[in-house]
Amino acid sequence: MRKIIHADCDCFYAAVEMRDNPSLQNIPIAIGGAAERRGVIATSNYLARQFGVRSAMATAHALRLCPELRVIPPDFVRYQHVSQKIQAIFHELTPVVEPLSLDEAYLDITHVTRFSGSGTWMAQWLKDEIKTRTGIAVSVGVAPNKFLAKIASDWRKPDGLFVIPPQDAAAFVTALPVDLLPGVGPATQTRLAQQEINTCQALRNVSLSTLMDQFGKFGRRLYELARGIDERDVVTQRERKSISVETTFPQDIASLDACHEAFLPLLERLDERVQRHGAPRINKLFVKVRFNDFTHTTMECAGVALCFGTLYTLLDQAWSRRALPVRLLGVGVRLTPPDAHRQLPLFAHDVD
Ligand code: DCP
Ligand code: MG
Repeated sequence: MRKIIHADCDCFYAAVEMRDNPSLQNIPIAIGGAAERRGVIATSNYLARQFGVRSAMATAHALRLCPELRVIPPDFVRYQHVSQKIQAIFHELTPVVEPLSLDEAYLDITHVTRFSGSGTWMAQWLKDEIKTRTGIAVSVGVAPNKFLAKIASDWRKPDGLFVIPPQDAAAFVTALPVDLLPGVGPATQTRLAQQEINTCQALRNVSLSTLMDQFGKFGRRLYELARGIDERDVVTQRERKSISVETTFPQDIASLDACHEAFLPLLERLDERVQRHGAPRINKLFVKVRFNDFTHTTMECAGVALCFGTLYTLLDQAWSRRALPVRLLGVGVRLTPPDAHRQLPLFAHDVD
C-alpha cells in the first residue's frame, strides 16, 4: 500500500505579496495584468475570492465585482525563488518529489521512516517547516494514491491538513461529485449528468464495458477512479518523459481565432512548468486538440526549446484536421531521456 502526499500553497502569488508587504494582508488583492491592457487575474487572496474574483478572469471584470481590489503586477522571479525553497523542503522529506507547478507537488512517502512512518506527522512537519522558513501557508493531503491526495489537499483549504486512510478511501469516494475526478471536464460531466450520473456512487453502477463503449480508454479510468483506484506513480524529474498542460473549456471553443486566444495562458503555464524543471532537454513540441465529437488529434515536431510561434503553427495544423468546435487544448514538450542520443527529425509529422 502506497502513501502519497499532495501539497499545494494557498493563493501562492498573493501569499508571497502579502508576506513581503503586510499592508496588503487585510485588503482584497489580486495578482495580474492591468485592466487597461486587457489583463487577466493569475490569482487572488481569499478575501478577494469572497467577492467572486477568480484565476483567469479578466481584470476589468474582477474590478467590477470588487471595486476596491488592489491589482498587483506579477513578479515571477520572486515567486520562483520562494518555490525553490519550498521544493527543497519537500526533498528533505523524500527524494521522490514530482513538482506540478511553482506551488504544488506530489511526494511519495511510502518508504519514509521518520516520524514513525506517520503520514499525518509528515504532513504537519511540512506545513510547519514551510510556514516557518518561507512564511507561506500550504495545504496538504495524505492518501493512498495521487488522485485522493490531491482531493485531500483541497478538502480543508486554506491552511488545510486532511488524511484519507486506505481503509476509508472507498467510502470517501462514494459521495464525490464526478466533476472532481481528474479528466472530467464540463462536457463529460454533462454527458454523465444526462444519464443521471452525478456522483461516484452512481458511476459505480455502470459496468466497465458500458463505460468503455462510451468513453473509450478513459472509460476504464472512470471505472477505476469511481472506486478510488489510481495507480499513477509519483514521477521525479529524472524519470520524466514529457511536461505538458491542458485545459478543458467550460464551453466549446468555436473558431480558430478563439483557440489562439485560449492558447496563450496555456503556453505561459507550460513555460512556468518547464522552468520549474530547471533546464530539461527538450526534443519535441506537441499540441493536442480534442473536438466536440470527442475525437482528438496530436501534432508534434522536433524542437529543443519552447518556441511559441512553432506551437501556434502546430495548433493551426491540428485544428484544421477536423475544424470542429474544440473542447480541450493541450500543449507540451517531450524530453530526451538522460543518456539517449539526440536524433532530430527535420519535419513536423503526424502522431495519430
Ligand atoms: N496561476 C496562474 N493562472 C491560473 C492559475 C494559477 O497564473 N489560471 C498561478 C497563480 C497561482 C499559482 O499559479 O498563485 C498556483 O496556482 P493554484 O491553482 O495553486 O492557485 P493558488 O495557489 O493561487 O490558490 P489555491 O489556494 O486555490 O491553491
Ligand atoms: Mg495553490
